[in-house]
Amino acid sequence: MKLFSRLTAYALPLGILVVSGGAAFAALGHAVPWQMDLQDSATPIMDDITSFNTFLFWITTAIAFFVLVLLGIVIVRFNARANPTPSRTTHNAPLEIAWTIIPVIILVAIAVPSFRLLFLELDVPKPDLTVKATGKQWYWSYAYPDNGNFEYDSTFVAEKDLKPGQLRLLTVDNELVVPVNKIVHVLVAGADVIHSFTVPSFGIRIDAVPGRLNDTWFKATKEGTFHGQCSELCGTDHAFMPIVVRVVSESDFNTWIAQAKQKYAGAESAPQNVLAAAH
Ligand SMILES: [Cu+2]
Repeated sequence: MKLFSRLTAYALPLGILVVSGGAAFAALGHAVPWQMDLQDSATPIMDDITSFNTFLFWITTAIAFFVLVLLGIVIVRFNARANPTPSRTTHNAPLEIAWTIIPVIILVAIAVPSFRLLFLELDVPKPDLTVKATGKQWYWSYAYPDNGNFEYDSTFVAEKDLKPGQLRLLTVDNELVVPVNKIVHVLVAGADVIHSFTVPSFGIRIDAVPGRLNDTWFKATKEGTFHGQCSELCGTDHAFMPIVVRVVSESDFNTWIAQAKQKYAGAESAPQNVLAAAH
């Protein structure tokens, strides 16, 4: 009884933690301490990933609970004391058919939405804007081929240089800026080794491979600042090449483009990453 009351004492705060987890620990655009769920979604793809994740969670929970109940029945009803003369049955056709068919049905139920999501992620709709992200040791470069083809580097801001409110390990000097509610096609390449362009709130992750052009897309439906990190182990400073995407209104984006063209004008004459990637 003492054990039971102690268990309840532990379980209660844990239960509150789990129930309130969604609201208390989620944040838009970055991870937070004690976060248990996925980051809040900012794109239709991430909405689908989140609901698929919840769907899988309930399937696995139901299976785990079912197995637990079966184990409980075996322990209680079929131990040596409760059941001294065990049954010698070795075959049961209906049961064997059931435990083959039911898992197949479960797998098909998982596969259908899984493939649907995969096609949605890989099939790039007609883009409103194309940007190119090049992973380098150890920072990202962003180019805007539709808007003057300027390119600039996005480098890590060290902890000692952070301004109040800026996130440790997740802040850069020059962010990737995109308009809200527009389909953004992202071309991704690596200039030296393999990196990976990842923004959890957008549900995107794609490897940046030298000599190869990968692509992904997103349509951010919320304005704000979204943080990601290089997600392929790429060397000593792998942990220090964050990705920051700032989603702004269309008019703010046009203003930014006009300024950026001036600011990064000199960069146009610099060697293109495509060439760097081919070497
Ligand atoms: Cu990297």
